[in-house]
Amino acid sequence: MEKLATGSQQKASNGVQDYYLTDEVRQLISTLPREKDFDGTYLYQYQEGFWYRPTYIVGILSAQRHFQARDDDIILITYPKSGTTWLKALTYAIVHRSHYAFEHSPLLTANPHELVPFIDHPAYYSENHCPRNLEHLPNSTHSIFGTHIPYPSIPRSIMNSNCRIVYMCRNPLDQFISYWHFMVKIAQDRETEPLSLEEALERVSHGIQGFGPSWEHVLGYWRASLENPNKILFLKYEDVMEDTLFYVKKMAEFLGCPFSSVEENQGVIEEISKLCSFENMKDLEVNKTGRLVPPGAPKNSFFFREGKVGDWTNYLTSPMLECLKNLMEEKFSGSGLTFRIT
Ligand code: PAP
Repeated sequence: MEKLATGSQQKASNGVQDYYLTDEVRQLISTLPREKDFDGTYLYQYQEGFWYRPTYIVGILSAQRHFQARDDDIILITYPKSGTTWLKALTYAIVHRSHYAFEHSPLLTANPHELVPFIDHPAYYSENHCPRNLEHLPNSTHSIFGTHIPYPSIPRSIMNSNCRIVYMCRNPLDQFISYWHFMVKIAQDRETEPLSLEEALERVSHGIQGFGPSWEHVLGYWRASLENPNKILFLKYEDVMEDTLFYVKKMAEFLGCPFSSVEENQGVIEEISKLCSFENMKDLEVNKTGRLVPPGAPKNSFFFREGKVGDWTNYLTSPMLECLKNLMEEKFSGSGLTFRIT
């Protein structure tokens, strides 16, 4: 099997962006359209017109070539900044509820991204060739995986096997603000020049954002979930925030591990909701001080900012709001997918 990260697996001037670049992808991106991401580094337009950081092109190619889904796998798919960390925590807690007492949950000492690996992150392919070989990760299940890969590019074995997919999307206004804050932190950390909120909005209105256009991402999985509701559970961040207990129960049922009445009476659903709550996770030592791999990857704290619905009201001016609302109207109308804007 091809070893992906070869001689160029060194931290280059562009920081972690270049850490896993292969000669193949270096060559490839030299031919692709590029635009600046919110942190000032480049995104490249690749398969089906989606925009990617180079490291994720390496990861997507690796996933398409090497990731083999199994029937009992669970694949968590999100558009970035739509609740990935939370969805990973909730799923891990649901699936492993009988393996660990809540006070000993690995979620108390490891970031959810460590426990539930991304299949599109080249870190997992460079030495082990596949995210299944993650013995070095603490308490990895080897059966719950995350990804941001858009529907048209998802490894075929995921769609062709009986594995389940849970997709979480988020109100595009909050997603935009969350992504912008995250990228500003990334830029500060890596000493690049971030875009202003106005510049970022201009990019978004053209669909330019990592794994964007966001509406293509969301609609791809939305339509697939309508066609195959037993395969894809489609969730909205806001709904899960509003009634976490209901959705924890729904997820467990969908994933084939429903709560027994004894568990319900013992308050297990409430425990899971509490364990994975923003307030609890943000204050954990690992999430205050840890950092993901490789060197230069985001600090764990970057994944925990406000954890609220409607934070956009603190940032968007009326013209910005108008622009985003028009975009949502244009892109989502007729799809049946709606977002509440309060
Ligand atoms: P990713 O896609 O890059 O992994 P993701 O976890 O989707 O990131 O996005 C982080 C957002 O989820 C942050 O939103 P904010 O910027 O609006 O605050 C973060 O605060 C929020 N978040 C993280 N953990 C939780 C949680 N346990 N509950 C609710 N929201 C959470």
